[in-house]
Amino acid sequence: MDSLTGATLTGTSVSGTVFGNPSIVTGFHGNALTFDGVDDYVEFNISPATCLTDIRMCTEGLTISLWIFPFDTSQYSVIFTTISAGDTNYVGFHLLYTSSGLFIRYRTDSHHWQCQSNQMHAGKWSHITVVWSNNGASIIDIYHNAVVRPACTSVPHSTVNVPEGFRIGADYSGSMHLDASLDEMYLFQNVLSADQVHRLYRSGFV
Ligand SMILES: [Ca+2]
Ligand SMILES: [Ca+2]
Repeated sequence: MDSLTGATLTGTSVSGTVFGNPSIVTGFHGNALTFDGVDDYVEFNISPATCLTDIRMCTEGLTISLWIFPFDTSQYSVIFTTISAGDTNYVGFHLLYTSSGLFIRYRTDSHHWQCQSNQMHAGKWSHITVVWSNNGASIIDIYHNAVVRPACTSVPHSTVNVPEGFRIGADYSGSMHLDASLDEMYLFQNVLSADQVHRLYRSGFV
């Protein structure tokens, strides 16, 4: 997420198109992409029928990690999403924060999981990792600076709608714009252990 060529995010394994003119700034490690909280977001060119949008396809699990520097934490802010937050019939997931904390939500055909971490801090880099294990037990972990926050709940759920895609910085309804810089985002189509998450966190300091 360190450079742009026109409206294309470069240096990423999946191509992304930026909207609203997000800019490149000094990041946690090299450069970062900064979102203005008004109209900036990135849409990734990912097929809807893959693990990166539809967690039912993640046979080996899914781990997403990133560094974030929020400028403001008072509004609903989407870090990444595959769905519209207001649509309660989706399959997919999203990571967002409000003044009360950081939330990851996953929905499959059968359940809706939600995990909450502690409050985000404006004006400070934080490392966030979310882990989804689709092994039957459906383990979910959310790490904040490599410390796990195991406050997850699940409720039965039946689903109608499929994911919309994969987007950073805004909801699919066009709201909840992110007012933050993002850096060093990684998506792994497997389950990272606590030790691996800690090493990822420490690697940001070298
Ligand atoms: Ca803008
Ligand atoms: Ca960077």
